[in-house]
Amino acid sequence: MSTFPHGFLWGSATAAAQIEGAGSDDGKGDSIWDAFARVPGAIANGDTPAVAVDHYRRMPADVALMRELGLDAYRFSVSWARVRPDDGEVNPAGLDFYSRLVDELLEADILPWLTLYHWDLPQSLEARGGWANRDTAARFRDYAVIVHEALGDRVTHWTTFNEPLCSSLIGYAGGEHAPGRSEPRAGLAALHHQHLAHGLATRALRERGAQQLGITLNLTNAVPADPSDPADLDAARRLDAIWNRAFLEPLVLGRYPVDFLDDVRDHDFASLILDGDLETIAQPIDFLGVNHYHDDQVSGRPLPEGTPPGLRPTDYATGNPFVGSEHLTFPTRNLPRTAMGWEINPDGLRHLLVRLGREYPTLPPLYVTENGSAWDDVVEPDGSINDVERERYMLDHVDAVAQAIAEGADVRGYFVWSLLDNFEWAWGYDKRFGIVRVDYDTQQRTIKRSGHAFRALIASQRASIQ
Ligand code: IFM
Repeated sequence: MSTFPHGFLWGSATAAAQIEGAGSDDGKGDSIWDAFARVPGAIANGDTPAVAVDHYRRMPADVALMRELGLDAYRFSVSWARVRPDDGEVNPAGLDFYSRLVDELLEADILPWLTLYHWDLPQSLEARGGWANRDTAARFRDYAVIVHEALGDRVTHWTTFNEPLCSSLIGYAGGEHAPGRSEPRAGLAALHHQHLAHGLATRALRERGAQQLGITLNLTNAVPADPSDPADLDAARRLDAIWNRAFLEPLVLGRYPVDFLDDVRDHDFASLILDGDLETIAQPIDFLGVNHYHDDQVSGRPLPEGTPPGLRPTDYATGNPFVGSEHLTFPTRNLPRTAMGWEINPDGLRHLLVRLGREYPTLPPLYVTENGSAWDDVVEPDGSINDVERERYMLDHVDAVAQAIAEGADVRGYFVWSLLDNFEWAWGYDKRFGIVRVDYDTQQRTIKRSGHAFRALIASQRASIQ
């Protein structure tokens, strides 16, 4: 069993639109995911986030579950559409929910780790152009200040964005996530405006005394299928540019990577960047959240006839409008896969954490803010869920984090995704990531084998440092 530094945080993560439900209760407005769910065919089985796992009503019992698991920290997101549905009046009932959640967590001795944006823009703002509209960045700053005024006396850890790659490029250029737009230029505008929103909010919250400010990025290792083939090496470079460096570098170094700018030159990206933007974006941060589930093997050559395609290029809506899907393929490697089709390779997490510190020496401490796996769980006759694969995946990745720390990576915490089975975006309720099962008919919660293993892991780590 690996040991971790004193103070290492053990947590679990969720997101508002994936668990809360209460889609139009107590003054909540539509988010882009509520609207997207009404588009025929957008979400598997026609599922919607309207009820999800009813966390809005069951919150105290869910916090009791977290306490039972022994979590140090709980990473959750605030629904902007619940707090300020129309960019006008603040909705006191919406804010009150998060205030009660924070109180309940503190009472249970669990650190609240708050994310301001986990993909659910108010539909009222989408109607005005959404993230493609530069003004949305300023609206985000105002919303951040409203939430901070209500909770800043009790919440110390603030994350501006979760995985801006997904909420910009996949939502606005790839069309697979809300708002379902397939407009390359809008995707790039959303990317820049979310960076800007991060900088504006970080500056505003810092001025108001927020203690720990950061952002969470989903980062990958782009692995060339054949490291001796220049076409594959170039494909890996391009994927790394658009997936990792277009996010890391503005935040950490105050500039966009030159090769990324070159790849998107046909979309006149440069004209989106106004004087002072990069300085605003590169506000100092106190931590970087890293979400990582799998690496990406990539090739610059078409897949041989008859080979399984691996992940579809459009899963990376990302690259495609810009680098050209004909130049970017994702051949499968001979590795086991989860129910998402994602390869299992814990060493990728070790590698990523170590190289982040080496490639960006000015990075603040890292937290693994998401890591986990989906499986087709089976409920045993006695009601238990013997999810050995999820348990193995989690423990192996935790070991990889320990190895990364041993190799010099400054990693301060691990949040398993997810606390509860939940609404997995375009996959609806088909894919279960929870360490706690939710019966979607009854909303009954049952801790899975992986949840018991996480509890035992946390308890043993506590015992080892006492
Ligand atoms: O469920 C998502 C989460 O919202 C963002 N990161 C990846 C998870 C699994 O797909």
